[in-house]
Amino acid sequence: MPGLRGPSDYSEEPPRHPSLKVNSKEPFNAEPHRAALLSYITPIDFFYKRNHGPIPVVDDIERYNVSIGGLVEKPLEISMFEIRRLPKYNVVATLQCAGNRRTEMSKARTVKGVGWDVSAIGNAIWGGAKLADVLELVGISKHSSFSALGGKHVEFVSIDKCKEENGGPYKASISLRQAANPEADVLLAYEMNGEILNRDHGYPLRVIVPGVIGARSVKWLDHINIIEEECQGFFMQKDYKMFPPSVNWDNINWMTRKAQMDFPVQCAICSLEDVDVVNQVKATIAGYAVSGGGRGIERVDISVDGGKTWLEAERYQRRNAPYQSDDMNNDKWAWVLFKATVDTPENAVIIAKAVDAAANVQPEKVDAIWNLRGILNTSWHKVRVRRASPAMKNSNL
Ligand SMILES: Nc1nc2c(c(=O)[nH]1)N[C@H]1C(S)=C(S)[C@@H](COP(=O)(O)O)O[C@H]1N2
Ligand SMILES: [Mo]
Repeated sequence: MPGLRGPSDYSEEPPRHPSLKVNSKEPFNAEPHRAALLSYITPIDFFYKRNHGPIPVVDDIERYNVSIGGLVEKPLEISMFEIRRLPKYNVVATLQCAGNRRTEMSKARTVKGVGWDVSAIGNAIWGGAKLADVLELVGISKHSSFSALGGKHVEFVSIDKCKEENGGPYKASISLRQAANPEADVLLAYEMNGEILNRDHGYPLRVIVPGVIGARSVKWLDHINIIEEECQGFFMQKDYKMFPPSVNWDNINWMTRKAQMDFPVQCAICSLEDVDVVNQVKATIAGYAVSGGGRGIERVDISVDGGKTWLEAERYQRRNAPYQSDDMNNDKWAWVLFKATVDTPENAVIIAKAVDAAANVQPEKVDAIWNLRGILNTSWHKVRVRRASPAMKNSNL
């Protein structure tokens, strides 16, 4: 690809914020501290970074273009200049790695994969062109499910060198039906929170597939293929699939499961660590709740007695606006923040669980959804808190 190149080592990595928790250095995988997720829009510096190889470098943005080929009548090379001239959309969407909360799952039983706390997730304003508009340029009409030449899937190919692909690029596909549907809001994004996308997040251009696990939102887009079968790459066929708890590395058959797309209903407490001390009797329990497929959040339940009794948290997206899951003005692809003020017992297990607009609920125990790759841990999020007693505080003086 002219203008864009994928380095074969880690000597050209971008600078990163020192407060990130680094889960793997090469490739760079890092998440922010929990409190960074208490604001509706996640600042770029604190947005989790999930990579499978060295970060690509743009040498010449003037020469950068995306080629669109495969089963289309009018293959095309489109420059950054032309992409920027298409109608621009700003979509607020939550990106969540399927491996979010994997560390907790691996405590139940070992899983394979990078460990993540609850912060492999972030909510941003993505600015760019709609994929449906771009596909129209190669003759694929909006709301269609296949191209004239029989293409049913849209494959996104990057340029980074990933060891899982034997040094080849990261790639993934989505159905053409979703790609050509303008309401699905799939973007070719060149901005994040109003700024030019930075290198870690896919500069100069990335795909954003709202409501779907992060793995399908391919960064550093090099080319797009319209194909008949879904993408045969590693990350579609041998990773990011949800297996039942009975499947282990000796009896796994990857072909038996589909590539994961939508993520299930999820929530996490971000105002407290898993084991924490609170100083006041009243404590604020706050965090995020989100569901895939554009389903809103109907409810967030909080318990301070290990699940015996529950109270409902307040939900909101933008400040000062109470949230209702069926409001047309919601950011449908974005998370919902929640907040509740509770009286904490001296020793408490605090739990949060969310219900989405389709009444899907989170499972209580991680064992029921344990899977060998450690994806989609959506079990009830529990934190253990102890109230600092006045006596203790005095003795510290
Ligand atoms: N080219 C490329 N795209 C990629 C990846 C990658 O390693 N290479 N990682 C994917 C995964 S697994 C996730 S969760 C998201 C992470 O996006 P972020 O780093 O902007 O948060 O990017 C996806 N797109
Ligand atoms: Mo991911």
